[in-house]
Amino acid sequence: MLIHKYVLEIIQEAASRIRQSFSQTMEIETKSGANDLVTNIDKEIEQFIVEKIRAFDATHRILGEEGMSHEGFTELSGIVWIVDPIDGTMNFIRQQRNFTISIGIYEDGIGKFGYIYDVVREELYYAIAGKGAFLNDKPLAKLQPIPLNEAIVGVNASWIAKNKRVNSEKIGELVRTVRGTRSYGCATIEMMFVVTGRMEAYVSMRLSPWDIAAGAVIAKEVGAEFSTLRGQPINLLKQDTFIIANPSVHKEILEDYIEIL
Ligand code: 2AM
Ligand code: CA
Repeated sequence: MLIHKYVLEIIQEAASRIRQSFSQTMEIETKSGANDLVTNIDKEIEQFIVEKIRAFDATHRILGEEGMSHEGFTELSGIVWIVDPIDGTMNFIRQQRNFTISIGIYEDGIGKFGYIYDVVREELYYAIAGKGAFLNDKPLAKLQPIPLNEAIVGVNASWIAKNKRVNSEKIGELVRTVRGTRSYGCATIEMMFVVTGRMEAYVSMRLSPWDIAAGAVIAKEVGAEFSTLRGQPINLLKQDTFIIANPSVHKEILEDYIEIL
């Protein structure tokens, strides 16, 4: 498939540019708050991806985290590429691992292709809607049921401390119920760990369309369930809460352990 091969080339070239940047000094800025970071590399990689998409087909629209395509989005008609040049920017800056390049391709709001590249582990997760999901070209299996007390759940410690967004005591109960918790600081990696059965759920209070667009296409192919933390379908036009989970624990986590304030 032409577009699939083209995306793989874009990702390999972008990854090689990111690896080269490890030896350079970065310019770091903050965005919505002190912990919301962007570097010149995020912007340069997004610019590179935008140029490649335009060269492929100038009618395709581009929704990117760093806004390098300069288009406002109020609807998702036509072919839309939803791009995060670096997901996990804080990890990228401080730890040079646990960050990805994420590209989802949607047609009239429906996910068709999803790509998440864990640059340092050299793990490429991808899916073509209806044709299955793959990790480095190896097919991923459908998720098998697992009881909650054997599950590993991805959750950031800030939600177990008292906070304004979610009932921390209930999340605390979840933490005590499950077998273990993890936090990688990169939404796409946490989603792919659920998709590959390395953990059973990941919850977040605030994700953006580019954090979840590619992962959602991949998740569907293995039967992982995802929604907002109120149990609604995800909306790729706004920031919202998010959960992805093995279907055997999705409803139970939402109903028994999550209370949005
Ligand atoms: P980012 O690195 O692309 O910004 C960190 O816990 C995870 O949440 C990362 O995947 C990060 O993506 C994402 N995230 C989404 N919105 C964020 C925000 N406003 N500030 C920090 N991280 C955010
Ligand atoms: Ca990003």
